[in-house]
Amino acid sequence: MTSRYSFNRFCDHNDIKRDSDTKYDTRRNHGTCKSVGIDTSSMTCYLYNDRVYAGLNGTNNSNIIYYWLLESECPIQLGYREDSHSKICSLYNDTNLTWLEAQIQCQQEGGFLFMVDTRASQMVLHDYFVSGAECPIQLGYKEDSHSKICSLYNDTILTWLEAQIQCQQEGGFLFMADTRASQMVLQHYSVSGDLGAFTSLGATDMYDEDVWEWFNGVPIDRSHFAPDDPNNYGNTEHCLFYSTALIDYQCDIFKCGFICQIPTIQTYLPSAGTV
Ligand SMILES: [Ca+2]
Ligand SMILES: [Ca+2]
Repeated sequence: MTSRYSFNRFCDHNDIKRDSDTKYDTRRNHGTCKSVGIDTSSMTCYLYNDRVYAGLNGTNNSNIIYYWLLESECPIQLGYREDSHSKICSLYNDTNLTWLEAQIQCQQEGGFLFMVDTRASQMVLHDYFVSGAECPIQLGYKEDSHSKICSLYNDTILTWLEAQIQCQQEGGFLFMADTRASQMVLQHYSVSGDLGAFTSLGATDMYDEDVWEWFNGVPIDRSHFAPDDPNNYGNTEHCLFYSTALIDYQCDIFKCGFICQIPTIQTYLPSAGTV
């Protein structure tokens, strides 16, 4: 990460130029950049939205050093998670090791022990603390025996916005049916007859119209919506509800029950059966 920052800083302080000799559309922003090329004669900086290296068909070899270090791919197959906002890729490992052993383990996985060097990384660390919470059964929450997902259906009639605040006050957020396991949990609530006609769930397109993603950035499968939804009726429907299928409806007027979900450490461990 040290080198990643230094490259970012380098590129921030240099003109970003189009590499017209490559087959790649260059001049990407840092957010989507996977490779960086530095022209050693002019010291200009090229950003690429793909993995680029000297000798790759169509690339310009002269005087350019290519690096792959920006936006490395997060090894989710090892259980790592990429924070949807900051793109920080990390994994909590509960194996008991000495600090030295832990650092070696991290290096073997291509990284290093977690650094709390930015505001974004502080937030990720905070999330780990929150996720380390127990499932608050004293509040009525239940832990799914298979997935360890901790959730509670609340039949208090609230708007979507009020419901999300309530969930946050309990240490969580509106329920995300973003994995097969969590879809099963939602299904259990549905068949048990607990749910009312409508239930608030954890997604909104209020920041980006018609972009439907769960809070964690996982895209919502459009086939899970009711036939005519999401239709953004009257340009007023920006929140997600469940009513035998997913629908978009109003965030601040319509009131119904809701499901809250609390992130616990169990749901982040691969052994707990996360996808
Ligand atoms: Ca909308
Ligand atoms: Ca609708």
